[in-house]
Amino acid sequence: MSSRAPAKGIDVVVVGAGFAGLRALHSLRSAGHRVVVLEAADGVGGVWHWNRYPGARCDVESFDYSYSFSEELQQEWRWSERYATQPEILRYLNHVADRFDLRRDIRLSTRLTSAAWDETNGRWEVVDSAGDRWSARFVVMATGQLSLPKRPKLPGQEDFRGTVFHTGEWPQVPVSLAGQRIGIIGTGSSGMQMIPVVARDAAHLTVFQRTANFSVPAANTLITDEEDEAIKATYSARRERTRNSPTGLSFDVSSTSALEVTAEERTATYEKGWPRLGFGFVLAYRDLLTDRKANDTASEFIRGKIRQIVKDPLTCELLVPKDFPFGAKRPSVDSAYFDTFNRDNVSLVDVRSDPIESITATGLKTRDHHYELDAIVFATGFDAFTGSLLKPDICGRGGRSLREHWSAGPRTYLGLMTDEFPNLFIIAGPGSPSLLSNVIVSTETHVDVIVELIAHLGQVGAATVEPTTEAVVRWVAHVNDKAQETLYPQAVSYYNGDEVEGKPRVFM
Ligand code: N01
Repeated sequence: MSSRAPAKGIDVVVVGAGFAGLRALHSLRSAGHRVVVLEAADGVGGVWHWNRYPGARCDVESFDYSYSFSEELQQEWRWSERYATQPEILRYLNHVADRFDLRRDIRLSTRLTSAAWDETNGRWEVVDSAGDRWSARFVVMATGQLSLPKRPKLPGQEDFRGTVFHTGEWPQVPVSLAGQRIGIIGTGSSGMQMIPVVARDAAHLTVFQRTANFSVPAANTLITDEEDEAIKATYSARRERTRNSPTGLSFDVSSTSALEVTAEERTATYEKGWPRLGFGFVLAYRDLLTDRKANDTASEFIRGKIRQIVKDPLTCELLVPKDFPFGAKRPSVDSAYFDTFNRDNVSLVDVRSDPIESITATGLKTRDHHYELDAIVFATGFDAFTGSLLKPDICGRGGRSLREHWSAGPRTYLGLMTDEFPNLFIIAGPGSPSLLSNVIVSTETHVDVIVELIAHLGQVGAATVEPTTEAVVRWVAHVNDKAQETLYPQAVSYYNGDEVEGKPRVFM
């Protein structure tokens, strides 16, 4: 169909069929709305469709990283591990799509190309990559926070005779890296998950690290039938606890300051938490993310652990994070990451002292060395939070584009809407709690708010909803003021928009 074909009338266009888009489709449809979902991939799942790299798994516990909206669903789905693997999460999302008959309203391999607010009829004119046009009352951006992969621009990539991967765009067909010389660039959560798994059967693995990152052991285990039954017996209480926690996780948050207790007590707490807490380690004391001195105690504890694990002193010192407080940049939750550097077939390159200059026909060239490689993996992250929102052409009132509107940084109210873009919702967007919490809780909350807001419009006889400019300005200032009370601004990270050169520094 050409883009000149008449627009199809619809109540809501949802963009994205990951966790957020599937939930939005189900809930909006249940509320009686006609919904179409546009999904760029050829399957549902969002990040869990794309991030198929070896070792990919969630670092939030399965019982919490799952939907809470259906008691039947949460009772019948059986998670196998405490931290689910990517294939298991993707199976879960496909199950949800089938169980709630969602597929009939999802257009796969179809991107949102543009959305323009039409003042004359108070509707969004939406065009997709299949050439279809939609006239929608509402648009819901369920495009995710980490969905636009970022690759460093290195000269020579076209000359490389091996294979190049990005963790966030991993091929759907099985890939064997066994017996190969692999280079992985990046040691964020994706790199740290992948490195131990690839190392097991690579001929050689070279890790190119720019910034050492903190990590806490995942202590992953299989979920026993007894545990499964016990959690399911009181699942709603657990959900209620996560909804009312500052993190969306089911861990208790300590009310004690790390500085109120003796050094011995602190060490005992950290030792107890180390093999068990995973991400919850940041909550071991209430002030680890707000007080530098308190944080130093946890940071030093983790540095000590790394020094105990990694045998080669030079490698070890490179792996010890020194640039920022623990948790100020997203820590990883790993399975034997640091132990991996004790293997004979793994080496670490510090690309801060010896920067990568180019890709050659046979490998990677740093300023001082050349590394012969069969495969190069970019574990270099994403244009986070705003990347996927600013990629399509979205124009609000007066034809003003979202790119222009957000040129000084993303401006939202609650991370949910922006001013001058009526009836356009963002699920867990910049300025929402999702950055610092279990994103599934944030996502489900936002979907519920959207459904309620739309119902409210009907009740009061209003055609549109949008935040005032004052509310948006106040919210952005509030988020950034609150961030200043924490240690987050002390790290260079995507939390602050640092991951893309030229991106305004705003707390996400
Ligand atoms: O990306 P990242 P990620 N040259 O941006 C390095 C989520 N996630 O894909 O720190 C050399 O964290 C960069 O170095 P530096 C989770 O929220 C969740 O790993 O910028 N290196 C860094 O080491 C996570 O936070 C799960 O100096 C370059 C790395 O690449 C988010 O996804 C699992 C470089 C990028 O780290 C993103 O994680 C995995 C360059 N030019 C991920 N450019 C779950 O468990 C970048 N780097 C749910």
